[in-house]
Amino acid sequence: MAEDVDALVERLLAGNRRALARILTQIENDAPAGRRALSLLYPRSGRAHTVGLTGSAGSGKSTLVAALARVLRARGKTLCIVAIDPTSPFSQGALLGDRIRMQELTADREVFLRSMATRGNLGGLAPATAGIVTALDAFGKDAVIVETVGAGQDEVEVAAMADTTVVVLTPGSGDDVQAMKAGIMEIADVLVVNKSDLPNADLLARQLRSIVEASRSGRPTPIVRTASALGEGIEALADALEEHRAYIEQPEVRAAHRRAQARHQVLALARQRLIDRVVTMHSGDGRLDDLIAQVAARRLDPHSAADALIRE
Ligand SMILES: Nc1nc2c(ncn2[C@@H]2O[C@H](COP(=O)(O)OP(=O)(O)O)[C@@H](O)[C@H]2O)c(=O)[nH]1
Ligand SMILES: [Mg+2]
Repeated sequence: MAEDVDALVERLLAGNRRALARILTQIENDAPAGRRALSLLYPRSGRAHTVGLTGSAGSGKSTLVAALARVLRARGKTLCIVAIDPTSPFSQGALLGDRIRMQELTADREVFLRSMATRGNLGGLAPATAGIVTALDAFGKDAVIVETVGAGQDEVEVAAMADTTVVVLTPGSGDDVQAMKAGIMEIADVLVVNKSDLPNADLLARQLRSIVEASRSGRPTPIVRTASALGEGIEALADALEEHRAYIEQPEVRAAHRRAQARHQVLALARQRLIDRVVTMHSGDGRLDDLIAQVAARRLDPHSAADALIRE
């Protein structure tokens, strides 16, 4: 098997899209072949500009990614796009919708598209996604864009993995900007007010401006207004991405950024492995169910149960 994988990796590195697709499947499944591929690909990654794009469902991320892709292509950039959807891509028609939007891009050899459904398991998204991004990065396109539905922890995971994180907000969506501000400022390198053709886009942009000004730490986060369905503001977004990239490519910023990314990935994977091990070990012997039942019945508190799981 190892030899097959090594050959596939060679083909991926030579630009073969089918080899890439096969390796991505192995990585998604966390198969031994996927791990082997990643160990070979990791040293070859780190050259693409990785961009994470996150926001609520319906905020126009897919439309925005398609519009951005067109602008980047017009600038001569090659790219990979990953859409991560928490719903099954087949049952909800999400993939179909995105595919139609992406039609002209799918015909373009310099654009590679991939959809992934999240599996809703314990921390399943992040580790596989990081691997997917590593493989796409090693594939050698200029940029890798990851579209993900903003859902708490996943946002942080994507931010830790991407060079540049874009948070997409829309006017009148009920997103409570004040309540989210700490979270937004923690992860956003670029803020987008999408659907700026709708009423209250000004208000949202002003609220964001005041949050950015109040935070006053380091580089002020740019706010870009777009109407992705109309193709407006996309050049400005592409500029903001380039500027952020130039910023993090400064030697002193770059080293710290890369270390933070590496640290996050190693710890996320270690956490995942530990939890997998504990769950596998105690599922078989019924100990996990037993502890859960005791906690549910209020005979044991959750901390003591967790301690017991790890100790045993
Ligand atoms: N008014 C308005 N609607 C938009 C805009 N961009 C996207 N939409 C619409 O918002 C809906 C959700 O778009 P989609 O890209 O699928 O959002 P996603 O769930 O964040 O990927 C679709 O009906 C789009 O046509 C925009 O700039 N203005
Ligand atoms: Mg989408």
